[in-house]
Amino acid sequence: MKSFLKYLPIIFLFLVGLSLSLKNAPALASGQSELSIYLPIIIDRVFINPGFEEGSIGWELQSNQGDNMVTTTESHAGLHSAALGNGASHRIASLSQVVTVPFDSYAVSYYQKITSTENCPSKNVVNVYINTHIYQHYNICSDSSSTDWVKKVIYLAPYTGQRVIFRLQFASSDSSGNHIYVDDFAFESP
Ligand SMILES: [Ca+2]
Repeated sequence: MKSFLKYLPIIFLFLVGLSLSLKNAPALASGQSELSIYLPIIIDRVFINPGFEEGSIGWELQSNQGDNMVTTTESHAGLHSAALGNGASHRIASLSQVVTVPFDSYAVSYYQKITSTENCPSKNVVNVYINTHIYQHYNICSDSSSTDWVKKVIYLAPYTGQRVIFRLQFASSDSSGNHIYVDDFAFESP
């Protein structure tokens, strides 16, 4: 509920802009009005479908094992999350979304739930891509294993104001039993 309230001003602006556009559409079509209405680009400040409750909408999901990644096995909020690591070995799975990084809220936060019994460092890695290059990476191993969801934050200060592809890619080792589920992506103030 708290996160929904945060988006209310954005939704309000979007609806006002949309209703004004629709209202003036016939006048513009008949050439009787030069009034232009612009929708607020502020809509880019949020992730679309941040908690996977609408399936894959807004995301590009890729898995070398043929699954669609959206799962009800785990969820931080709602019923769904994305299974980057689902316990299978030799897995390469990624999710990405095109976003515009806000100047004042350039920290991408999300929740992850990790299960792993492999010693650290392991060959289970999450690469954080910005566009086509690796911006950060972190290991998935016993030290990061937890029965709880843990908040993760990626600071995108070098990309403020830029429209980029934000992508998480998980690659698992040749051992099974490494899980990483992610949910509830958001931009927040650092
Ligand atoms: Ca969810």
